[in-house]
Amino acid sequence: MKRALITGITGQDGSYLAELLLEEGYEVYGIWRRKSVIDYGNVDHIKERLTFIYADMTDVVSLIAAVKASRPDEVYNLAAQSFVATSWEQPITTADIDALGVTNLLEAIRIAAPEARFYQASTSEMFGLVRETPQTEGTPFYPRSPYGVAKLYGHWITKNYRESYGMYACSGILFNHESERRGKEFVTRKITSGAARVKAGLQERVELGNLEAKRDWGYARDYVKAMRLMLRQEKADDYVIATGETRSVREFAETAFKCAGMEIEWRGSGINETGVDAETGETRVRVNPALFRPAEVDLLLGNPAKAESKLGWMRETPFEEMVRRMVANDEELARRELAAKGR
Ligand code: NAP
Ligand code: G4F
Repeated sequence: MKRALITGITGQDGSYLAELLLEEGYEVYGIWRRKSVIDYGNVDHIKERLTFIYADMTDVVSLIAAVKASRPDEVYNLAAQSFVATSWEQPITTADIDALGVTNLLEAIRIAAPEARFYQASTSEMFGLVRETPQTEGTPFYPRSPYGVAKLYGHWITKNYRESYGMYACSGILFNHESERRGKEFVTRKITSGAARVKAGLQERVELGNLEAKRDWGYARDYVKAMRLMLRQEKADDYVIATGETRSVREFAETAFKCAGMEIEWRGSGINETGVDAETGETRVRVNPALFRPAEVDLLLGNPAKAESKLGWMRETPFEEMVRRMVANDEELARRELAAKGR
């Protein structure tokens, strides 16, 4: 039986990856952080089938102990302070976890399980102020946030340990991927949850920042399959994982509200722009300047050709289907919220 160690197992991707590896017969170990209230996050439904180890990306001693205890064949480093906006408020914490944390884990592997194969969760945020479109593995990086800068360090240190020590260490440069398990502060889930709650009468509208930012949005369950494939090649390498389609935040909002049965019409412009329900005339989306970022990533569009040809990875879930699933899930949560309130 193969053994995998996943950092960030309680997060969106960690939970889907854990499910996938369990299905394949792996013994799955997950690193989680000690909290005052025990919280299994997105893996609550499979917790009995997992082995949890308390550790923290900022504490190399805890990571060495985790690697020793799990004796992994594969290590997936998915742990991160992953919310870009927070990285301006907590730049040091973000760097400790997302940059130096990667070295901590690579050192732990080098000391305790040097033959283990390593996956690093790199990101399209590293392309930032994009130098070319679409972005590929060869596109120069230009990060635009403390998060992007920290992740770029993690990306390069992974490459460096591969070249310095011959470790099987890969980076997946994943473009945005979403799901029913996405954190509610990210724009997609904020919108799908908002649309569902508006429909249920639980909130009046959704406040958003930059409506023009464009992202290449895929479905998280499809993307974790690429992580596993990367660790099964003859040679370690880095791959872009994306859909090859890009849409604006505005388009995402239109699609999500449509899934919830509302047609959005846009009125005004700039910071005074609003999204109005075409039928009732009520304002359902409002721009809030406080939600704009100090530096923005305007456009992300990935080219997954290398992953498709070398890994045989293909995106499975179309954009509209992903949004439909997210809205349906949030409508169910809204129904439960109403029931809990006796409405
Ligand atoms: P997520 O839902 O925010 O999950 C992050 C995980 O990291 C959580 O389990 C969190 O644990 C854990 N974590 C945070 N700080 C830690 C620390 N100091 N020590 C140990 N664990 C820590 O993120 P995700 O969307 O699943 O993303 C997975 C990875 O892919 C992240 O590295 C992210 O930066 C990267 N990525 C994501 C996307 C995307 O679109 N989703 C795209 C490219 C790259 P708690 O539950 O304790 O908070
Ligand atoms: O959903 P977001 O917060 O995701 P962002 O910044 O693209 O980062 C995500 O994807 C990265 C991969 O490219 C990951 F590495 C990272 O960990 C994370 O998963 O914001 C998307 C866009 C931004 O341009 C933001 O300015 O949406 C814009 N936006 C507009 N209004 C908003 C809002 N973002 C958020 N979170 N909230 C808003 O109200």
